[in-house]
Amino acid sequence: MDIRRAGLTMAQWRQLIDDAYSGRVTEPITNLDESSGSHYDAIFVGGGSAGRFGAAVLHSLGGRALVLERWPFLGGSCPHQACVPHHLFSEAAKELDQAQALAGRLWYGKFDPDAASILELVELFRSQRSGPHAHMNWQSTQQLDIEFVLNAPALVTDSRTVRAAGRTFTAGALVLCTGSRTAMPGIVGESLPGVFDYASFIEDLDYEPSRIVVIGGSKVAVEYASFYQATGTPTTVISRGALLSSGGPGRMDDDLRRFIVDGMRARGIELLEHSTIGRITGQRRADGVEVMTPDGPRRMEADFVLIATGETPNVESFIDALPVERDHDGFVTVNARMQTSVPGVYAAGDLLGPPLEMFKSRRSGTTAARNIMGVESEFGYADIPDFLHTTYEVSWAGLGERAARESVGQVVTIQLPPPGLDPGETPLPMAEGSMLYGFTLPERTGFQKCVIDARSRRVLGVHHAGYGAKDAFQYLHYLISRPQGLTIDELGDMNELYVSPDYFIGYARLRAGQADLTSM
Ligand code: COM
Repeated sequence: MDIRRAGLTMAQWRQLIDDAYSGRVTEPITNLDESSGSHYDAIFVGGGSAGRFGAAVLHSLGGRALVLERWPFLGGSCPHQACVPHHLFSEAAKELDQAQALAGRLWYGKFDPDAASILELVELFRSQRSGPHAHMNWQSTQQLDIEFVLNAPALVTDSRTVRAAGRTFTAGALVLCTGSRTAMPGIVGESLPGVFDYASFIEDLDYEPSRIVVIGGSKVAVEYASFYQATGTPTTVISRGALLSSGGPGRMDDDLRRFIVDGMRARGIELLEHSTIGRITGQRRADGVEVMTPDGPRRMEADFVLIATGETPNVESFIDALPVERDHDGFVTVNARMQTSVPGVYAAGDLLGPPLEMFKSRRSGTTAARNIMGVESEFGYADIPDFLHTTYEVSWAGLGERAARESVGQVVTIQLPPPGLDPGETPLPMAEGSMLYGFTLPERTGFQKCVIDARSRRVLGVHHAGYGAKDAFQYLHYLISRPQGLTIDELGDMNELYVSPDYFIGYARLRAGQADLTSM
């Protein structure tokens, strides 16, 4: 189906995407400038964030880009099964947490766990996700003029050639951005009905879970467990190590991690750390998980099991033709320009491995595009701002206090609640999003810490659990990672929009003039 001149409206895109996703439309959906032939400056194999953003930038630099995507929409797993549904569930978790905590007070009625349905929210997402999908397609066509073939798998045949929709396309460069999927751990019983990962949870859930086990200690495990428990569904997390101790969360400040994990326990989530799964049991559907804990063997009843143990790259569409170098987990390795070991072949997005975050996909795709177009560009994604959700939004950037001490020796901190005060004794850090807690359950207002090098006065790290601070952290990360950094004195010179969710500006101002900095 050639849609190049169709000028599809949002409603028409939604219909077409729904029809294609449900199998009513099986033909490829093409937006190709046929008059220019089938040779491109770059072909992006995969139309997620990396491919879509890469193609847009390559086009804006004057190049010709083609995106090939097996799904009938651009944008990839983010709006389909990953970030967007996760954010919907995390917002619901925050609301439900508040409804449980304040049940019977103010305008909150008695909390009714039967009214908070996991299935209903999944169905809501499923029924509406073609809205964001349609927007990606509409924007890519109407505003970004991206050439694409959707609803058709692609097969790379050599470093310049890809086949899709029965046609052959060639390019000066290829950008591999085929994403990743859950690495199933090989547990006995993991293919039973009732065992899900983040993707099949969205696609296949057709009953209301009543007892949940989440396997893994990752962000996904913590985020989904927090949501499930917030609906009133008893949830256990089983992790091999300490929760949130590896990957991005491994850089989290110790006090922030403690606040989060204690908060999960306080909300009733059972956490079995340092534990290994024996098997998932069940006949027609999973009915339990056998686990070895530090205190001995246990069996957890569960009619729903979520596997959240990490990801593996999707390499099947290119690996036979392009044996690019990969790391020990199979992820494609690239240099700072996103070049793989095969000349003229770049890679971007989740295919590169953790962090599996949107900004890395978008920026790695655009970095590849710039280099292909001769604009030298590098992207290092080791030092990143990061976040996750429990029933809080949790953000961090730079060094935690322990890592900062190891790095510069003498540090001071600005922290709320202040060290030495029990969280229940002070309503701070209440702010937008936690004002109701400030006046009802002050221990729930959140946690924040700013770590400062006592000698250079530079801010080394910022850490936050609360609501609405992600925006600030995007910019704070940029400021503190500049070569000149950001001093406490400069931070204190900014103008805060009170009561903003982080108190760093106002509190930095209270200490800014101090010759020998002290913590507060
Ligand atoms: C966002 C998808 S959900 S994309 O990065 O805009 O393509």
